Order: sequence, then C-alpha cells, then structure tokens
Amino acid sequence: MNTGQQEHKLDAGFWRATIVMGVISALGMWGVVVFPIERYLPEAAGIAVQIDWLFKFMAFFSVPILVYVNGYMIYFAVRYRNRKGQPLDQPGSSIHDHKALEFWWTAIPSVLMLVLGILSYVLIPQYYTARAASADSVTIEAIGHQFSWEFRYPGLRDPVPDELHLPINVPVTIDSTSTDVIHSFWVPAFRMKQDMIPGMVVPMTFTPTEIGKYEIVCTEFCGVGHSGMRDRFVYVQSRSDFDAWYAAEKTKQAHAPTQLTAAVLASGDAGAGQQLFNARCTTCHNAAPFDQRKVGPGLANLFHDPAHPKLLSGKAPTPADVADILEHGLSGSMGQMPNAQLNGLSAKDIADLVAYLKTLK
Ligand code: HEC
Ligand SMILES: [Cu+2]
Repeated sequence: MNTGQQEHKLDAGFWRATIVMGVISALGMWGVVVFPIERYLPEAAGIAVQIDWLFKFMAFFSVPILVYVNGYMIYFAVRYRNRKGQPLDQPGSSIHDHKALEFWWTAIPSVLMLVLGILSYVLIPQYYTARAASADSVTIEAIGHQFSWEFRYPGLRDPVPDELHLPINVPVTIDSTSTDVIHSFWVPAFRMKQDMIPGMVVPMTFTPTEIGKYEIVCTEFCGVGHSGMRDRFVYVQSRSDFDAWYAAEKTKQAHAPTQLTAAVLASGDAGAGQQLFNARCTTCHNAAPFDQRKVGPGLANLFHDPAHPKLLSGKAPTPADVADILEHGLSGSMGQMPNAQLNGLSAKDIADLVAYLKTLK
C-alpha cells in the first residue's frame, strides 16, 4: 500500500513568490493611498471626504489579502500540479495544520473588520439619524414617485419636481419618503444614499461644499420607468444664486396655475410638444397604438380610436378633454397618471403636448 507522498517543504520558489506578491501588494497599497478619487467623482459634501477615507482604509488592507490569497492559490496550483508520468491516483502530500499561521490569518482580518465596523458605526449616524441643528440649516422633503422626484421647500406652496437646489456650506436635512414603492435616493457626488420607503420618513443630513450640478440616481428597481429616474440633478449654488432661484420659484408659483384658456390651448406647438413628450412622458407611454402599453397606454390615435376608454366614452374627445387629463392626472385601472405639477408642466407645455398628440396617427 502507498503510504502517501513525502511532505513538501517550502522551497526557494515559495519564498520568491511570496516576495513578488509583497512587491505587488506594496504597489497596490501605494496606488490606493495616492489615487485621487475626487478627480473622477467630485467630493461635493463634507461626508464625501470621510466616506472616501473609509473606502481607502478598506481598499488599502484589501489589496494584500486579494494578492496573497489569489497569488498562493495560483502558485500552489501550478507548483504542485500533477506532472507528466505521475499516475493520476497518486496521493497528494499529507498536509498538517499550522497553528501560528491559522491564528494570524484569523486574527488580522477579524481586527480589520472590527476597526472598519467601529469607524462606520461612529461615522454613519452623524449623517443618517442626526438632524441639522444650526440656526441657518434647511430642511427639505424629498419624495420618490414612479418615476420622478418631488422636493418640498419650506415657504414654497408647491413641490418642485426633479430639481434639488441647495445653498453651499449650509447644513441641510433631507427628509425622504415615497408615495408608491421603494425608491433609493443616491447622489454619488455627496456619497449619500438612502432608501425611500412608503410610510417611513428617514432623514439624511450633510453640508454641500462644492458649487456644481450633480446627478441624482434611483438605485432601487422600482418599475418599468426606473431607468428614467436619473439625469435629474441637484444644484449646489452660492447663497445669492440660491436665493434668486428661490424667489423666482416663489413668483412662478404665485402665478400658477396659469389658466389653460382656449387661446393658450389653440396656440400649442407640436414640435415643442414632441420634445416634451420624449423628456417627460416616454417613461410611461409609447407614441404608438393603445395596446402598445408601458405603464399607461400607447397614445397614438387618441382622438379617433375607441380603444381609449377614458376619452371616448360615447363622445368624440376634444383637445380640452386631453388637456384636462394632463392638468389633473388620471387614476384608473392601469394606475396613476401624474398631474401637471408632478410632470412639471406649465399651461403652455400642456398646449404643446396636446398639439403633438393630435399629430400621432
Ligand atoms: C408615471 C407614469 C406616467 C407618466 C410619466 C405619464 N403618464 Fe399618462 N398615463 C399613465 C397611466 C397609468 C395612465 C392610464 C390611467 C388609467 O386609465 O388607468 C395614463 C393615461 C394617460 C392618458 C389617457 C389615455 C387614454 O387612452 O385614456 C393621456 C392622454 C396621457 N396619459 C398623457 C400623458 C402625457 C402627455 C404625459 C407626459 C406629460 C404622461 N401621460 C405622463 C401614466 C403616466
Ligand atoms: Cu425609483
């Protein structure tokens, strides 16, 4: 009976491989330290700097673990492969445990995870349960919808769709929630991400520190229009720019709702309407026959096809009927068509859209 192969001793090749991996690790760790994350993704809030530090801390120690675990795996697989001429049932070496090695490869990662856990435990609640407390801080409400964002500012009567304006260097608390399904509010440049949950209000607190325009992304799959919930922006502005925007928004809202008069409706521009349709409506509607459904029905032949039940209940629909749906929304068996407020439509926009819908045969 074959009693097994002689135990392998770690030879010079092993130590050479170990040194090569050491050099690769050192280079990788140096790369992590000097890598300028902010050059590729701006750090536009105080928290972003800290999150990046935490990320680098984690990446720094992950490099040697990655290199040594995979390096040894490859090295041993090659070094002790079954060679030509050896029988396929040749017994492998009888490997024994190595107490010291096992102790350290357990202890070091455990300590690292513990430190990472403690750092996160100290950092995260400062931003996700705390509220901005200083005298000049702002509170804004962010509400997720299928498929748009809505922001409510103190002192503004109506919510502002899809645009978040923030004054620079002013602590802000954003109370987030959702009206329908779970969305996730993410601004990569702030390194802030929070699930928006129906029935729950969760605060996020941070201070924007860099003027600019940064993307807002929904990172929770929330329905067919989910991919449309990006390309919406947060604008970090100087105090004076923010105040000017706020004043303009207030004036605009005081004038709203603009009367959708017959004259306005008749002046609709189909070209402008088509652009609006592509920007605001195609997440839920196709410019195709009724049965080409997305969230709502296809909208071609709106004025002629009896398939459109909400419109053609016995009478021919007029532009005013369609305008009424665009203005006030519609709730039916297919779901909820948002109103003009949520779709961000002015009276002129509605007139343009109706003019465009008329051209869809
Ligand atoms: C969030 C999804 C959503 C968006 C965005 C949306 N709609 Fe709708 N829309 C619907 C749903 C759902 C219905 C059907 C409601 C029902 O009857 O059950 C609908 C119905 C309609 C109808 C009535 C159609 C019919 O046959 O009865 C019209 C007209 C319409 N939408 C136009 C628009 C226009 C124009 C836009 C862009 C400004 C738009 N919608 C944006 C979801 C949406
Ligand atoms: Cu979403």
